[in-house]
Amino acid sequence: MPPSAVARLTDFRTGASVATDDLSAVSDALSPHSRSHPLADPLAPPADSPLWRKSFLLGAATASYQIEGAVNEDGRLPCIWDTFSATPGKVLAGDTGAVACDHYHRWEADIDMLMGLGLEGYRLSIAWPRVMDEAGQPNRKGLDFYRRLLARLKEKGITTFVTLYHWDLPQHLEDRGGWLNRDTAYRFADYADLMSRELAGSVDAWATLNEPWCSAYLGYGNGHHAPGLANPRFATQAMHHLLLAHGLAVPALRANDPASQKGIVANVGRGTANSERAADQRAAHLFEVQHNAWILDPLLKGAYPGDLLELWPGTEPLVLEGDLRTISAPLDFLGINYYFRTNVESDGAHGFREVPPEGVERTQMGWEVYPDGLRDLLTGFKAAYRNLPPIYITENGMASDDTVIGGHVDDTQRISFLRRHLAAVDQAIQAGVDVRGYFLWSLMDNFEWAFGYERRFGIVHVDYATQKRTIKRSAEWVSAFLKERKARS
Ligand code: IFM
Repeated sequence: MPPSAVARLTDFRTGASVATDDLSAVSDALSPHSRSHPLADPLAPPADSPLWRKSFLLGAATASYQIEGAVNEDGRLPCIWDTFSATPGKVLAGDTGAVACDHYHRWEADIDMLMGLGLEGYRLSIAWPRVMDEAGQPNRKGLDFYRRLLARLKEKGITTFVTLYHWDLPQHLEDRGGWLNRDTAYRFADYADLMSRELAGSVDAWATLNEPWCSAYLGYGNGHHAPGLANPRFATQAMHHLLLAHGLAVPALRANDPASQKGIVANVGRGTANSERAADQRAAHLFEVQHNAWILDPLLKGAYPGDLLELWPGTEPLVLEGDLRTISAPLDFLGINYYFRTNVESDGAHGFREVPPEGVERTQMGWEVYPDGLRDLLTGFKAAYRNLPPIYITENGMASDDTVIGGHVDDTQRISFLRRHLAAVDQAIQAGVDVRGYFLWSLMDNFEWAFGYERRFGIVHVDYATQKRTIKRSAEWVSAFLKERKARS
């Protein structure tokens, strides 16, 4: 990306656009090394912003398959990502999660690193194939790993958000149809029941699923993710079973671990129309139906959006009596993952096609940096859902092609990205949305699914050859913010 592509920043206080046509100017303005108080510049949150309050949780997120490695240790069973990544052509450079960040062996040092940065929250996931055998019995060694990890986090006063399913479905369940098989939803409820009995009292918040859109659409609709099936009819059925799994799990979590919060994590997308034409406006609406309402409507309104089938005629899933009641049981929180917007126009039929805007700032993923999308989605959800639960931003961040130079990683764009997205969260809160926390993605570089290790999302750099962790400038910035916040409270 040429430096001039970073053209405007949003002033944290006024929301106004601040012109800057030079990345190094941004770097000077934002680097914690250029000022004693990095947040004392005009882009800092206003003094009365809730982001300064300790009650607004600030943390980092990871996921089991992306960091743990140790895929054959202590009785862990194969999962669909072991199979998928071992299939030639599915993952960039043939990368797999076999070793990843070796977190299974280095977790203590990684938690010390999290603590050292002053992060207050940690969102992690449990690997289902590590903790339960094929007969549904607990795998004690796998469970002990999470027991130790969570005990340490609790001892250190870190607030824990634990996701039960971040895509590592046991392969033996996929062999029986995976999320196309209704029975998988019941197996998931058994797993949630076991975990919440075993780990009761050591988790602050349980999230059933991470990003069911990705599991259903990328896994079964277009095949870009494991298990690699490509049929829209499969996607709608898989989505229904995923949401049913969520709905069946919540009562077990409530019964076994009443003090914790229960919720789900959805990735959401901002769709904007390429023109004022009614057809393009409709296309943007349909984009958001497919990305957001497909998941949020059944959860929060107890019904699938009617226009979903306009996009995918003939793909109605099999829904049994009572399923939507199960799915729409009240939540304590909704996790929102946001990364970018998609600009669309009508495809001339019933759908939309992407029209990528030119001259905009992008990340290593090619995703457009569009903080306003986060604010607009949050305020839109508040308007659309009467019973919207409190929100945590459970993921937000960006990939960049980071390298260690002289012991440092100068990921200036990430600092700017985080700052602008926090500003968007601040604006949503000012507009009345109940947002209670923010987890950046990710604590460290990790296995980025179909993109393997090439795409780096961490605020900590990982050298995969040596497993050396290097704190990036963005981590120093986050740390300085937290330190300053602590000093002010
Ligand atoms: O790395 C992923 C994560 O597992 C789920 N949400 C999006 C991230 C970046 O693509």
